[in-house]
Amino acid sequence: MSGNGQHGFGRVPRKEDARFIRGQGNYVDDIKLPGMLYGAVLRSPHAHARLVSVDTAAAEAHPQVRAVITGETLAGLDLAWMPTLSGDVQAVLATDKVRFQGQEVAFVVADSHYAARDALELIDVDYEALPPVIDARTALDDGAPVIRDDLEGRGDNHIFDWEAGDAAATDRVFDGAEVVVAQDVLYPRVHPAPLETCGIVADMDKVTGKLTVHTTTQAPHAHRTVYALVAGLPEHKIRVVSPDIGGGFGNKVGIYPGYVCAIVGSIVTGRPVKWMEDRSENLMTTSFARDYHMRGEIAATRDGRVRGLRVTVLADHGAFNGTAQPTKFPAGFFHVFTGSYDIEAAHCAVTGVYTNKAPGGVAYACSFRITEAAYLVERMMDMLAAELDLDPAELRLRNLLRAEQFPYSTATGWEYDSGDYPRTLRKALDIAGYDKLRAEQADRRERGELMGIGISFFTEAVGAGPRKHMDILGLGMADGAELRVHPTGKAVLRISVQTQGQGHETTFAQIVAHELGIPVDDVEVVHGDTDQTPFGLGTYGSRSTPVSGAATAVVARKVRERARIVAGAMLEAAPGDLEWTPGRWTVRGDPSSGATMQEIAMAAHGSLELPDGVEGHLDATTVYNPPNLTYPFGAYIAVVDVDPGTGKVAVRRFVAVDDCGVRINPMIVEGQVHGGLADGVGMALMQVMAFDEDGNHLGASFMDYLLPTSMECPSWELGETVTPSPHHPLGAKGVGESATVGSPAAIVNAVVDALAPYGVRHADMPLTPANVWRVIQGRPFRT
Ligand code: PCD
Repeated sequence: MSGNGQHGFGRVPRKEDARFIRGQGNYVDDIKLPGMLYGAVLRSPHAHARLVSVDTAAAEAHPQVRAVITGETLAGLDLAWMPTLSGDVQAVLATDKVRFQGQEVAFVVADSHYAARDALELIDVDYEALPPVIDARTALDDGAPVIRDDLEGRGDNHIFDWEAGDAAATDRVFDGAEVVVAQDVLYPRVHPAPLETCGIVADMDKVTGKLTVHTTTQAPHAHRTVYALVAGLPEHKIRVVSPDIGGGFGNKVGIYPGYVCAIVGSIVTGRPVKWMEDRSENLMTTSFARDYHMRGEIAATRDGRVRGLRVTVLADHGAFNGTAQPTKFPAGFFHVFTGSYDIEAAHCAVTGVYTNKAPGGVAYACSFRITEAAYLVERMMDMLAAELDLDPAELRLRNLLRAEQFPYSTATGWEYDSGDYPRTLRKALDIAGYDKLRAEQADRRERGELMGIGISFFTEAVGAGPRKHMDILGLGMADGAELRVHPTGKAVLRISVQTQGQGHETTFAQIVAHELGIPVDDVEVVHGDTDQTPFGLGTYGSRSTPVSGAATAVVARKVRERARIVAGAMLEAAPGDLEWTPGRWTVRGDPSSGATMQEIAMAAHGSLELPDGVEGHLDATTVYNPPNLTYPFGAYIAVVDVDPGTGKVAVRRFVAVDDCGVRINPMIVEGQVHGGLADGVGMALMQVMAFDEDGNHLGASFMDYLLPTSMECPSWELGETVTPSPHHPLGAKGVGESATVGSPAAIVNAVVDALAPYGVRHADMPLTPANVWRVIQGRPFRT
């Protein structure tokens, strides 16, 4: 391996690992500014209660306390409520009611973190408890307590109704269908749970009037604009810096009340204020994901040709509608639920409701609700296979989209860019040794053993998105890039997206190196600082490679074209007579006469006479507005063993064949897939944000909310196919979230397959030992 001397794509070791592996990363909590104070949040113990009074006198008298901020303080500044990403408002600090357990009630600023925490206990809050709405299925009942009585004219807990597809055409298909299978499927509330919790260091400099925040954000530029709008500060007086981030997974897309409080704290005290939440605060109050109660119906012919899909969803959005997704799509990209199959007609209707739970609904490792969609259709396919007594691989092969069908328009309005799905599934079946596995399963069943084989096939839609269709809070989803090549040929790339561990400092340098033919080590990637980088919407929905990666390729090509003109002047040849070989422009037909990128860079900054109208230097900028999303896909196969005595599931093998188009760094791609598969094991087998009937959170620590470890994960078996995206300049598609989208269905399908001798057709996640055990109780085992 040639290391970072390499000139482009390939298994280049990650530049950022040198500091991460040595513990030299610089995270928000590592930042210490002179005179810095510490903030802590007082939170509601109730899920739903009227706020009668908040007495802060004792806390204010604490010798180390510098300020106590309440909802009333904020109301005076017109900051008690802030806009959410979904056009709703959210309380920064409660003024009228508390609406979920853990909601922010007061903020203490003190000399130390400990003093701030101690002072929280000195605040006396009088609550008048109200009945909460915890089960979303009761939120719209007559007489259900109204959660959002702050909203004008709101008499119920209804947020929105949204639909996609053709209802009448779908009904017609169902009316004439030979076979229909229907099932209620729950995708439980889960949490992204990044290892680093959320935090901020806010520093309002009264002399310059400039606010600098160091914060855990996946979208520094979007955060800056929101702060500007909320606080009424001009954008050029706000600098948002996102230093190293210890995992995002969607959790760091939104703006949390603690950030706003720290900013206010800094304005009030005139000193920098750090606020860093703890693990329980992160799990209880920051953006959750999923919580979709789905009803799926699938229609097919007897010989296994899928014809229609009909879906209704009840979406639990918690106390404030804070879902992150492009404005026009209140249910995110859920309407991609026809998945990877050629289906005549489809329709979905989604209803969103308020409950007394934390707000959010982030795209935790999926592009806006695609995980829910992929999970549903893959469960429905397995239930249909069981109904038709067909092998689930065979049923999929009969319906998967074939190469000649692309670009493919789905019944709900998507245009998939490229693929050859049967080829990818066949590859996974090969790696798994599928026929042998089925034979082994039959043997084991004879002996009463529960072995299961589960398949899933998924299509993701990543790289949001074409700005005419997609914006967040009115900000279009295009991303800028700037590239400078210095006189000696060393380059600096400035991008708007923000890495949380994905390795952008390496892969984006590889893109420039690939386009300019210079060493990867000669390219520095600058990101995560609004004062240093061009505007763009940030990193989530696996959009960095599809959008910002494309911007990087385009800007590098601009530099290369500029270099061609300079080389023409150097070589006394017409630019049109030059040809590009990586790293060098040469005169066509005379490869010995040429100029390297480094020589050209020096000449561009030197005394060389340039043609009229050609500016010197080798810098360029661009803004990339993607023409479409990219559609990565994959075929996954899980093999599980279930202990009939305890219900414990062991994932014995997991085969993942991913197609994300051209891979910039295959090693990083594999790492992304590994991480997402582990996430899938977590969701399928152990994770749920549960509540008791009073709204008490039952998963507020890692004792109860379980993260998968290497102990629960098999050694992943990966494969790949490469179908370039036709519209991406590099042919690349995003991949960061693919494995999280595709894997839960494979595992659940495998467990349900293992339980088939008991006549089980479906079981909801998480498939904990207790849940599996419960499912098989009282059912006779029949092979
Ligand atoms: N790549 C390559 N090739 C291809 C693709 C891709 O190479 N074809 C690579 C790149 O460059 C980078 C990575 O890989 O480095 C990734 O990418 P993407 O797919 O584009 O993505 P991004 O945008 O970058 O990222 C994002 C994602 C997400 S979204 C998530 S969740 C997760 C993932 O990412 N997160 C995370 N992954 C990860 N990793 C880590 N380490 N950490 C984290 O945190 Mo969301 O919406 O937010 O929920």
